[in-house]
Amino acid sequence: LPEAPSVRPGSAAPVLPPCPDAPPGLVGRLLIEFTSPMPLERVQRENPGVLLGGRYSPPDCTPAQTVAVIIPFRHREHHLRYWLHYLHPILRRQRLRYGIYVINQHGEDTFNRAKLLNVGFLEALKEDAAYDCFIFSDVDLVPMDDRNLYRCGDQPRHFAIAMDKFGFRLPYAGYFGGVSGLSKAQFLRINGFPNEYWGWGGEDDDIFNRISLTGMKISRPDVRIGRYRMIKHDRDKHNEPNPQRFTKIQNTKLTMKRDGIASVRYQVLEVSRQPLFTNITVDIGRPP
Ligand code: UDH
Repeated sequence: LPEAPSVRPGSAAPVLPPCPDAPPGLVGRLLIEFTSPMPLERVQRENPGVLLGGRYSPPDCTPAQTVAVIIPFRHREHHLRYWLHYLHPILRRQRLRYGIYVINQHGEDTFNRAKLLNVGFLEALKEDAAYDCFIFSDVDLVPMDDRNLYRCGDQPRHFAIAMDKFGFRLPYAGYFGGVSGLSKAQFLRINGFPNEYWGWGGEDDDIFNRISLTGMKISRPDVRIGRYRMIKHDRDKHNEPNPQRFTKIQNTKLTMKRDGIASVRYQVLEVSRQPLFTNITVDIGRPP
């Protein structure tokens, strides 16, 4: 007979052993393509173990961290289906306890990626105070190797270091875009992300500056492992390159104290728990 799982005295929950540091059952390099149609019903059918809202916990071990994956979003449903299709099985193999939060910018005013990520941090913590690691991922980036572990470490982590569109290399030494991860403590130490970058560009460099200015260093995977495919797309409407970005990133040292997680203002319009993710639609205002 199989051994009954041990039960903590006074509780009904079985005590699972800690998850191993190196998850068994990873497969390494993955084949990623964005040509086959990807209906959401198929993605749901193929991920029965994911709980409502896109929550998952390994059935056989207790992870050291609880990871909130935050996705800045507007009008990219087609990308999201591929992202969910590829990422849920990867995160499961990585033995993560996680939740997926799609932060959907309401309305058609200028897009603001970093502010949406701040909202995601606060709203995920309202959903579950246990989150202690935050992975911020663009919706169009899929890792090509499941050894690129979506967890936090003793320094902020940059995951998307070798993207196909940049010839599988870091475009410049201080690049921190695409997919990054900070522990709750690291995120609070830099006062979160800037709220004042409207439109495309610069916010990732500002975040890099915040990390450097607080004396932290970026950690990165091996370049053979940190490979990504980006889903090709045209430039979105209402996310034009921000002409102020070059001067703004010169001033992080001054602005980071007043502009960040401590000062973010927004209004949540809807929280909707879908089978594979939690959608949070938010009014973040518009550029001044
Ligand atoms: N995003 C949205 N909706 C938008 C704009 C941005 O969901 O309207 C999110 C999404 O998660 C996206 C991320 O913000 O992955 C970053 O925005 P981006 O994909 O526009 O930035 P990227 O640097 O592309 O990847 C820049 C435009 C490329 C034009 C290429 C033309 N060939």
